[in-house]
Amino acid sequence: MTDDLIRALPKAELHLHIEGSLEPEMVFRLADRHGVALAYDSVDALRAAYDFHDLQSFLDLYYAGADVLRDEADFYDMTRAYLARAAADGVVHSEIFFDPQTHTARGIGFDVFMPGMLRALADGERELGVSAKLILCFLRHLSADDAMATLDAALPWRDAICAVGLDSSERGHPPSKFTAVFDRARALGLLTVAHAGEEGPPAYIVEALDLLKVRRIDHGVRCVEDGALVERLAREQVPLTVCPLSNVKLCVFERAADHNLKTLLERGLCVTVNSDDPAYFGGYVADNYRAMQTALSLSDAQIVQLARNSITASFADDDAKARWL
Ligand code: ES4
Ligand code: ZN
Repeated sequence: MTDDLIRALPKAELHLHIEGSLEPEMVFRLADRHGVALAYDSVDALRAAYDFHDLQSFLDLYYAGADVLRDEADFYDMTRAYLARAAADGVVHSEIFFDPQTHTARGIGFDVFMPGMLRALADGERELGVSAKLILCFLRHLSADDAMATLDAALPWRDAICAVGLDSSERGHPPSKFTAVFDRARALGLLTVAHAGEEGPPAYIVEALDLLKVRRIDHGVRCVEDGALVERLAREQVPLTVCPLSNVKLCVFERAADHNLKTLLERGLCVTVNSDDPAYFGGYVADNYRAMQTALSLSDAQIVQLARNSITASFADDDAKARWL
């Protein structure tokens, strides 16, 4: 029953790194296509390497995997495959993160990855009925100047981008490092989000809200360490894009049963469930709902609430939201 319910409910996915949807099979197919040598000799060997102890140990493999993305068709194939898989889980709308600096640093420009992703979004909308938006993420381990140059390079594609975000290694790279970049993004009419409180302290969540003026917090699970912050997030109904399987794989929580999603929901926060990097963390969005339903004994009403939260927390227009709610 709950299984069917999870899949049947219209859901928005609000925290999905497109480079993290690259399945090992596709890594090998694209490596073959371009004659790229891989450090693993089989799909199984690569998948077996997905055994992480923290965020950085994952990011090292995630950036290595993205190296097989070379031309427009690669970005198309990756994005189109994600949309088909998401649609099978009942995703009606997806707000997709992409990491331009991972590609521009390798000499692959916006003129390569934007057309590939945008062609996939158009086909996905027409063939699957999934609506989608793009969120440009800055890599926080790189400098603020590099982020600003990336925003400049994105200007010809301004109208294809809905928001900017902040991802990669959190500790030691607080939101405050990017205040000027986010000021400029907002002046361009872009919305803002940021990863905060995944591995970093609750103070980073406060900075993201106060300095970057974010509309959502990505992860945010460490907010529970600051009672006043939890009350603020509830009062202001700031959505959290929580990624349960990611948090377990990266050892933010030891086991699914230790996850604080149910606590946050019951404290009145606008919690959503998302897959983050599904090819690396062992599941797509319905798998994440299922893992939490099982481990935390979520009621059907709580499952319905999580799905509704995802729609209301999205950047879709009000007409679209009304259709899905
Ligand atoms: C990420 Cl799980 C996570 N955290 C921070 N940055 C990321 N980039 C891709 N996945
Ligand atoms: Zn993420």
